[in-house]
Amino acid sequence: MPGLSKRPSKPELIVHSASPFNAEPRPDRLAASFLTATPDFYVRSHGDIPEPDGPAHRLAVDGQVATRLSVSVAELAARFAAHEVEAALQCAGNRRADMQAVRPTTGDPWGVGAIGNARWSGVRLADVLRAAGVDAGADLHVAFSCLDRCEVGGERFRYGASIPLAKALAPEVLLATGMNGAPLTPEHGYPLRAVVPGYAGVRSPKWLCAITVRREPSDNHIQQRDYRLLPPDETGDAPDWSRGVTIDEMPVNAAICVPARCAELPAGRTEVSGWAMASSRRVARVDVSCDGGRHWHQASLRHGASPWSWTLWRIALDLPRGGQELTVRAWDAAGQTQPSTPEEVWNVKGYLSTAWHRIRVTAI
Ligand SMILES: Nc1nc2c(c(=O)[nH]1)N[C@H]1C(S)=C(S)[C@@H](COP(=O)(O)O)O[C@H]1N2
Ligand SMILES: [Mo]
Repeated sequence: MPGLSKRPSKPELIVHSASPFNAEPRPDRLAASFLTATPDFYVRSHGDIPEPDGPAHRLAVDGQVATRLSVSVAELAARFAAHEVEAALQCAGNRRADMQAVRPTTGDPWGVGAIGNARWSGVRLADVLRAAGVDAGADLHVAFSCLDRCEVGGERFRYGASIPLAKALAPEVLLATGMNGAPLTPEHGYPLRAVVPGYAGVRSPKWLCAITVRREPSDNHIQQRDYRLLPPDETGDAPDWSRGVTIDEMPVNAAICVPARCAELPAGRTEVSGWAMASSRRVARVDVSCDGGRHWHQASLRHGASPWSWTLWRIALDLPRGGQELTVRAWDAAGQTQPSTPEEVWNVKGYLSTAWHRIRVTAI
């Protein structure tokens, strides 16, 4: 692909680190559009963007399969039916900054923008696994290997992660070559990535080059020694990862995107809006409070065409003059809601930061 550059072209984003590139959109841009435009879509990378060889790039499928496959990206599109899914991708570290306000954690201080909602296109992972003759009923795992070289805590490795076979065979899981009607851009995994709707972003590997069906989850650092929810007494640099819970699905979460934190706005009628997300469950209700959670008002919801989209919510509130705290919490279809404070869910890696989102504003 001519003109591919290793430097990400995302001038609008707030950059947490330039190399590897980690950046998120301003909250007001995020809430402005139901489908997140690619330039506004957060980027989370553990290594620098690799240089794959475009449509000639090959994907290997091996392990516990009847027939090994090796297909180019062009062959994938020719051999398997095209599918699309509208789905949100959210980093397990989204909203970590709120948790870091309680006590330090490792990781970048993501605000509310390590989430985006896109239309992904490609082929179904299930179709490819069936072509390789996988035993669909077996208790197996599908491990992904990627091109990018990462360095985490002094350990160097190529990115890899896995998902259970049952999820890999679900119709919403894609091997994607496109995002929002265009080929994937370099920072989002060109030419091939997995998209695993309803799971944390970490399980949607970019720059995918191999799939191995295994009896156990991936051995990769990312699967075994990262992206697990640790108990609060694990506070050191070298936690006992076996005490952690693997993060696949994520708990219900919501954030205020407009107005901005610390905004000064005219007293009176004020539009408040943002996103809510509950993994594979529907967002059933979004409550907004301007008195710290004593009284709640229900926002109106906009759901996606697909159950894998996020939900955008909005409400008009009457703000009296003075300093105010605006708070949001969402409920999912199982009647579950968010913890009221980040203290309740603090963990040393700063994952699953889902406390009621609170911002201070001043009405003048
Ligand atoms: N190969 C590879 N895939 C990856 C990552 C990575 O660093 N390398 N980061 C993961 C994480 S943690 C997230 S949240 C999503 C982010 O996807 P995006 O950058 O397209 O928004 O990609 C996932 N896939
Ligand atoms: Mo992530």
